[in-house]
Amino acid sequence: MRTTFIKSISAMVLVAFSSLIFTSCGSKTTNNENKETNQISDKEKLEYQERVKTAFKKGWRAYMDYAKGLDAVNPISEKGHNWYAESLLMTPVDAFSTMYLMGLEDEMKECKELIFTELNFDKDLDVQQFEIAIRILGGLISSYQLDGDQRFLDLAIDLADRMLPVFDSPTGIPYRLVNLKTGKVGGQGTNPCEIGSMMLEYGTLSKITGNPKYYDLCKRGIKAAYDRRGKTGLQGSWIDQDTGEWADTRAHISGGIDAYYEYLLKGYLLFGDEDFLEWYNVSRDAINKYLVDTTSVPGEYWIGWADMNTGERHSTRFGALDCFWNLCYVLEGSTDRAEKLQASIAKMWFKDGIEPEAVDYTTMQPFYEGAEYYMMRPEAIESTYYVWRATGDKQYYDQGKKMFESIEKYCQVENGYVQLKDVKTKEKWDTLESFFFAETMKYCYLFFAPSEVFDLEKYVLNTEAHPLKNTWDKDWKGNKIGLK
Ligand code: DMJ
Repeated sequence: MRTTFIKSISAMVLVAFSSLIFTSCGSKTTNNENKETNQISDKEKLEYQERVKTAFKKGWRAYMDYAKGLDAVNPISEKGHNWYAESLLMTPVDAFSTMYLMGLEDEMKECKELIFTELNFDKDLDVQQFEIAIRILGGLISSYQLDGDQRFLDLAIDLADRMLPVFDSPTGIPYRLVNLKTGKVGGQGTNPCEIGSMMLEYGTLSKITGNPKYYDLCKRGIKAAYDRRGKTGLQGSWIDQDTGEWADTRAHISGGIDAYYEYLLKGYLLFGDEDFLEWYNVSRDAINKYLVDTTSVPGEYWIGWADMNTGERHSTRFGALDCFWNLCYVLEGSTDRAEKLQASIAKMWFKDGIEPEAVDYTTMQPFYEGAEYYMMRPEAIESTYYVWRATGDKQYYDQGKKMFESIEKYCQVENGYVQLKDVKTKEKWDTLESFFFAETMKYCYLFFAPSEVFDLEKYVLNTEAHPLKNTWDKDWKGNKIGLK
């Protein structure tokens, strides 16, 4: 019974994914593609491609002029900053895959020069393994797969090997912090996102190098978290990696848990590993049963917080990060749910013209004091992109276009782009996260880009939107997995 269920979901995932990817492939035509082509003129697409590229380039110039060699830029004060005592070139590494898709040859050249002359991981720094894995390791592997320069891969392997000690815990659940020079691990306690959201990066490295250690260690950590799921099937917020005991049983799909679920589904899509599909299916059913909220605001579809064991509703909170969940709905074929959630995402974005970090969806007010900022997060735009691709319904293209326009309008300053402290007053916040380059601009661009620019059939995007090659027919060991 169980096997049949998984198989049927498995087929559903592939069907949905195929119909999504076929709309993006250029060589294949579907009804969705016809709808899109008929409704949006080439002139408009070209105009908006250029506008997104101009925005990206303006941000990049700010980085090169004021922060070259550092992690990130502060455009208004015309300076830069690092995450740690020394730079890990966060912005250039995160930016390269988007430059590649946009075909920005000059920027790619200066970016590569910077990375290959200055990036070096032999540094006495305690880094947060998850952030470094999704931004830098993911960026380097993706850049290698797109551009083919071996030096990207050499850096990626060096970085991954330096971070591997995180998996050496009594439970197999990784530590959060690791010293890049000494391998000393640290950080007591962790969350599901930081446990599972490097599977795509490490797994791809196993595929490329043929060395199973990356894949196996990472999967072991995810299994350890999955085996400790609550009675509802949900993950909680905080767990001790030494004892395996939960310290915070609040369940949600927001920051701290989000990409754990995303990587179960994408892990299946990228590696054909049926364990990930089973773990995803159990998790997704639990999310739909306990976190989805269709009653607090009649007629609307939200995803709130609940206890991982009792399923009792904890709060009616939804935020910018939670929007990622719609890509799972789309990829698994739950387009009806995706469209309902998209309506809530659009409501949250357009209420003040641009999206706040988190709201109480029963009042649409900031969920906590200070939650009215917009830090250029991509997830709402990402969701809109996937829903548009899956449905071909022009209202979602229009939403995506307006989201990009609101970034242009509210986040642009004379010499770059910045975040907002308050979406109501539009007060500027003088900093620019590297995911503006990796993700926000990439999804904006994909709305208008020619379909052949990016063949989604051949790639799965990591959670930082770095494309990873999807060979589909083989797992990392080279065994045929029969997905096609
Ligand atoms: C990015 O680093 C990634 O998308 C991550 O999964 C969540 N946070 C930021 C963007 O909001």
